[in-house]
Amino acid sequence: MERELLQQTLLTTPVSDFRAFDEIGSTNDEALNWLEAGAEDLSLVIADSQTKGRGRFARKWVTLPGTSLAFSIILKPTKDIENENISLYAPLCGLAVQSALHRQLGLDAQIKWPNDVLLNREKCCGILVEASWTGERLNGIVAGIGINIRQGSLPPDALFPATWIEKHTGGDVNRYHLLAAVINELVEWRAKLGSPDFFSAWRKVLAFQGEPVRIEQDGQPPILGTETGIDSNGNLLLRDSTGATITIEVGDVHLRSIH
Ligand code: BT5
Repeated sequence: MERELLQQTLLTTPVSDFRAFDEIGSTNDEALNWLEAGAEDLSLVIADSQTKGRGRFARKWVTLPGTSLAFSIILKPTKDIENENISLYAPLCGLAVQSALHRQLGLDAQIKWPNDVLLNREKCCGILVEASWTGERLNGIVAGIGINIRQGSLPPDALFPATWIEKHTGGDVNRYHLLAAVINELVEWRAKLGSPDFFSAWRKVLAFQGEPVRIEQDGQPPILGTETGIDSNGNLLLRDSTGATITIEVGDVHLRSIH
């Protein structure tokens, strides 16, 4: 990691403290440990490469040296608006990355419900949000974000078509500047979590709207329908062949476009 450049860039964000690694198992694991040890709100863990990067449901996330951004931000909800909308933290990260790509690089990314970020229908960013609880009390949230920046950042066996940012900008991207932009967007959208503005921004960039999609759930037959949007809880809405609305809650489901 170019530590000095990173440190300089983080001065343009409200990050309270950071830990940077050339190589780590998973930035989310480090952040969860740090959270338990009393990390402050907006502490950041970042690594140049991960040997045990995690996706959702125990899948792997690949972060190869010098090619990507892999970081985890510790968030400690205090306000009502935050505590009442815990399930919206993952889409919050998606929106932050989408907005940063737009503002910083002029790219029009879309969010594949609930939170993958796509460029031209291919995944450029994965998000893993984990909460740490003691009994009923929420200690905090770890928002893990992995963004493919350069060619060579992709695993050969990705489940979903994947891409990298520089393929779409045509030029070099300063990953620390993008990191700062994502953090600053995240802080801005966090203040509006669950608000009409939040949902309207999310709906505007929702991928596959009006298209036929398939929802796959482990051990259950797939659900087919036309994607019509998201409801005010962030659940995905489909219309089936009879015209009825189907509501899909975030869980162990996979959304696939049928195009
Ligand atoms: C995700 O899971 O997309 C969440 C990924 C979160 C990664 C960040 S990096 C920083 C932080 N620290 C961590 O340990 N994790 C977080 P999911 O939707 O389950 O997608 C996982 C699937 O994406 C895998 O099964 C692969 O097929 C594919 N994949 C793995 N690495 C990829 C990459 N770099 N680019 C695109 N696809 C990838």
